[in-house]
Amino acid sequence: MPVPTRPLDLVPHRRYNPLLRQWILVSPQRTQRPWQGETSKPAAGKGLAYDPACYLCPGNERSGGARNPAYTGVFAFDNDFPALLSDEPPASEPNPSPLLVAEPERGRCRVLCFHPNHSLTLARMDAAAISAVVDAWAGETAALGGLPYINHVQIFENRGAMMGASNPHPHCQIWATEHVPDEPLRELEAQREYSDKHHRCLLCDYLATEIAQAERMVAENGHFVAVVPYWATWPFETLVLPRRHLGSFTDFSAAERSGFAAILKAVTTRYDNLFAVSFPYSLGFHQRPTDGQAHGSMHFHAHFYPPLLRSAEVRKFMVGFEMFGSPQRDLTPETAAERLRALPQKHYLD
Ligand code: H2U
Ligand code: ZN
Repeated sequence: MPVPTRPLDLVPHRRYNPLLRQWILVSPQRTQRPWQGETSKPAAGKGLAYDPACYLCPGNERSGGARNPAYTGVFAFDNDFPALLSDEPPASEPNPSPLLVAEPERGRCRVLCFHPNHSLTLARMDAAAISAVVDAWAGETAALGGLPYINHVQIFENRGAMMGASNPHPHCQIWATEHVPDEPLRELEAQREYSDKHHRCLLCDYLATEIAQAERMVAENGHFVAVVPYWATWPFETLVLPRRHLGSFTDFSAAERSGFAAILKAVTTRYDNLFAVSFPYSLGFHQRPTDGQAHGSMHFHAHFYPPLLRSAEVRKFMVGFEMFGSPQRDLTPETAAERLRALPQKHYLD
């Protein structure tokens, strides 16, 4: 066990998340008991490259009746069961009470397959294949963001059955909406207020602090840095930041797209190696709204929210105090980062 060097490593305290403007309770004294070690067994095998029953594999029929082409790289299509529709909404009805508020919401939902191989994941795809996915994220952002009724493009990957992914085939979803959803809106407002007050970018300043302190660093390259944020909620949560003040996928240079692919591989490989399992997570990107305004204070970033706590089976639940009070964690972000950093960069299945 590393010897705690600061008082806060030993005692309950709360940390402030300046992006969401909320507190998180940290209870490190609960982890002072010795680490019992990993109990789960490594998941065996690399899986099938093609699954005839998969609705995302090349050439297969989807449940909506359409057939996928025999794609060889990335493949995007309109979600057959979209949460939002692009149709012009009917004239809105007046709300019956100021406490019963509804309004129409338009949007487009897409599904993006990362690779034709059914059993690959970002961690096990090669750098060129991941770069092709990053290019597709930029292309989808530009195309959907350019639609007249779209003001925000939310890209996310639910990885693993534990996170509710309906299919192991490597894919993500893209929900482009008329309104900026609440979570990115909160972050956007926090960044705008910080920059109005300090005349600097919140996440540029945060990145400089993390680079100087180094203790929450997980991986880095010439263009991107991945840290367990000081205010992380999930045990092994990470935040991936570009070194340059970029607002959107559409701002990335070719070198930054490759750099982003490389850091995604570095983070996901360490995740898989932590418990020798295909690590579940929700991955999402926060980028500038596409409403035509400048949003100069917005600093692009990726959040990995993984649920696992102690092994492939033991997850963190956001219940009890977290539902009624505020988020809470035992493992400090510094210890989580140290454990991720110490893992080999080579995937356990390779
Ligand atoms: P998830 O694994 O994150 O649920 O994403 C899969 C998406 O694929 C889901 O939104 C869509 C579902 O609506 N889908 C299709 O568009 N066509 C199909 O044939 C099945 C699933
Ligand atoms: Zn498949």
